[in-house]
This record gives sequence, structure tokens and C-alpha cells, in this order.
Amino acid sequence: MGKTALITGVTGQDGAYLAQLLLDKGYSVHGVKRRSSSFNTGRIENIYQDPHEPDARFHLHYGDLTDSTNLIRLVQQTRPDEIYNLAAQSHVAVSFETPEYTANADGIGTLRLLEAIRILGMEKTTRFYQASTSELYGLVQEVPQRETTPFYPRSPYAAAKLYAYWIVVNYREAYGMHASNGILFNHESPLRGETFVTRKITRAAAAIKLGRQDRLYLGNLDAKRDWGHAREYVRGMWLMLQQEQADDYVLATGETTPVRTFVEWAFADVGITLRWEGEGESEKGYCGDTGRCLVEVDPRYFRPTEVDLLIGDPTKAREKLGWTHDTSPRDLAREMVEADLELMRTAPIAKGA
Ligand code: NDP
Ligand code: GDR
Repeated sequence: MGKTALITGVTGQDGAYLAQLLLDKGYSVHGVKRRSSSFNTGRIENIYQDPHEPDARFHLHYGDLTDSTNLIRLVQQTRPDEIYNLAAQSHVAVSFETPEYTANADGIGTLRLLEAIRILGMEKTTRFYQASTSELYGLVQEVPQRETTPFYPRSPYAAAKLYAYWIVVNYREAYGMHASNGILFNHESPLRGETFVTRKITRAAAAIKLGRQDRLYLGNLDAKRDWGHAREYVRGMWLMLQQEQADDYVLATGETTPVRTFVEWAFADVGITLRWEGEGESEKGYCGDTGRCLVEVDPRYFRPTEVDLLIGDPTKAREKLGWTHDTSPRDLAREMVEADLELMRTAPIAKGA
């Protein structure tokens, strides 16, 4: 009999890659999805199994991290060997608009799941992965950032995730739970949500190339991020739960790139060379070969407090887990642009990213 895993946030980018990885490893996978007025399972369509099939190993359940009784029942029904808590209101900018909800889902939601395990007496049998984040580092204290670098959260999202991080450490120490934090630096893919900056850029580059969009509006182009590939990062999550001892690990590439460089890469990949224009107060942005301005800075996307520089040191994960990454940020941009060009040729454009 293979192991059983419960994944919250299975409909998200990481949930989709992780579910695929675990199914490939022979697990039975239970995914928690939120009720939505429209289909929200697009990323997991390829692994969906008809629940009427007797040997189905992928099961979806309705649930929400703000609902304790629901979480207790799900853990009780599925009795998982491993829980991966990936569900979150994961958008940093949106967390300034919805700070209380973000705290509830991302912070207290983690506590609810840990309590579900404890209430059911499963703290010695169920292993727990928490989707912690490089956003915890926030205001730069040390570079590159590693497991011992002090935290300084810079958003309601990061503050909520800080609570989640420490409650996981506390439950590990207080109750001997096998509970680990993966402190993951930004990771992207063709499945990345459309409002995160890399995907917003690669979609726009493809749409502008195909004449389906006129201009891309972005915020802070000078922020630097350590971007890896989501498919490689979910392997690290799994590795953390296979260790004898639970612990906390950074997953990162060790390479950092400004947002503006990612913009230049993506447009180069669709054959458009950008030129930076207008250092004055107005009309700061990039124009294409024809002189038409294609990328404009719009202050509405600035954040009240920003995280300027993230660059991670994944030495511990490499030495203890044997985790490595293969995809460079440059290759990642290329893969995402190619996927969006393909998608853009067939799919309608969603507005509001
Ligand atoms: P996504 O935003 O793509 O996915 C988030 C998932 O959580 C979705 O399935 C979403 O459902 C679900 N969700 C949101 N709120 C709730 C709730 N209240 N109850 C139940 N489910 C909910 O995020 P990623 O896949 O990119 O990230 C996965 C996790 O890793 C998140 O916790 C994120 O904060 C964290 N993280 C991500 C990093 C990254 O670079 N991607 C880096 C470090 C940490 P729906 O589909 O219905 O919206
Ligand atoms: P981040 O990712 O905040 O690092 O959080 P995001 O892609 O949203 O922003 C990265 C940087 O780009 C700048 N930026 C813009 N961002 C967005 N979304 N839209 C814009 O138009 C834009 N213009 C510039 C931002 O200011 C920022 O500096 C992601 C999420 O996946 C979190 O859940 C996760 O914890 C962290 O990565 C690690």
C-alpha cells in the first residue's frame, strides 16, 4: 500500500505540481479545494480521476482553511501520512487590501490544521509540511538569506506567514510532531497565477507580440527576486517529509534578478527589443523598435512597504536533503513565454491582472 497525502491548496500552482509528483510516487492523494462559483480546477485537469473509478488515487474534497470543523473532518476521514499545507491567500499586494482575511487563512489556518492533527491524536503518525516563504526575510538583514537569517516581515502576508512559521516550530518542539517549514524563495512556471509579476510579464509579452494587448503596466521594476522553477521546488517539499527528523530548509537558486531584467528577457523571447525611455516624472517606461511604448510604470502597483532584495542560500537543503535545482531564471522566462505564446494563440485574454 502506498502512502496517503492530504494537500491544501491543490488547485494552486504548487498544489498541481505536488499532486502530480506524489501520484507518480504511488501515493493516494487527497486535495482540498475551495468552493467557487466557476471551475477552479484548471491546473489539475490532467490528473483528475473520476471518483467512481474503483482504483482512483486522486480525490478532491471541499474545504477551507478558515473552517476548523471542516479541517478536522478531512484529516479524520483521510488519515494522511503526510499533510502539505499549501493553501494561502498568497498575493503580497492583495494582503494589504485584505489583511484580516490573510491573517485568518495564512496564519490561523495553519494553527487549525495542526490542532486538527493533535485533536485526532495523530501527532506521532502524520508528518506536516508548511509553505513558509522568503517574504519572512522582508527588510534586508543579511544576504544571501539562509535559515539563520533574522526575519523582518514587510506585509500583512509576511506577518501572517511569520505566525505560521513559528507555530509549526512550536508544535514540533511541544508535541514532538514531524512538522517542517520550507522557506521557499519565489518559484514560477507556466502554471503561475496570472497576477504575479513573472506571469503577468510573460502573458503580456505574448499578447503584445500577437497584437492582442497594447501595453503592460507594472509597479516597482527595481525589486530583485530569486526565481526558481516550481516543479523542482515541490520535490524539495517532499524530501523534507522523508527525513528522519523534521527541520526547516531554504529552497532557492542563489541567483537574483531585477524585475526589469525579466521584462527585457520576456520581450526578447518574443522578438521585441525594448529601450528604456523617459527618466522624468512622466512617461517612464519601455518602448519597442517601432517607438511605440509597450511597458509603463503605474504607481498603483507600488506596495506600501516593499521587499527590495531576495537571494537565498540553499546549502542546507543541498547537503541534508540532496536537493538541487536545474532551471536558471533565464530558462524559466523562456519556458513561460513559450507556454504563454501557445496559450495566447487559442485562449481569450483575462482582464485585470
Ligand atoms: P497559489 O496562489 O497558486 O495557490 C494557493 C492555493 O490556496 C489555491 O489552491 C487557493 O485556492 C488556495 N486557497 C486560498 N485561500 C484558501 C483558503 N482560505 N482555504 C483553502 N484554500 C485556499 O499559490 P502557490 O501555489 O504559488 O503557493 C503555494 C503556497 O506556497 C502558498 O501558501 C504560498 O503562500 C506559498 N509560497 C509560494 C511561493 C511561490 O513563489 N509560489 C514562495 C513561497 C511560499 P483557489 O485556487 O481557489 O484560489
Ligand atoms: P512576491 O511576488 O511579492 O515576491 O510574492 P510578485 O510576483 O507578486 O512580486 C514580485 C516583485 O515584483 C514587483 N512588481 C509587481 N508585482 C506584481 N504582482 N504585479 C506588478 O505589476 C508588479 N510590478 C512590479 C513587486 O513589487 C515585487 O517586488 C511571491 C508570492 O508567490 C508569495 O506567495 C511568496 O511567498 C513569495 O513570492 C516568495
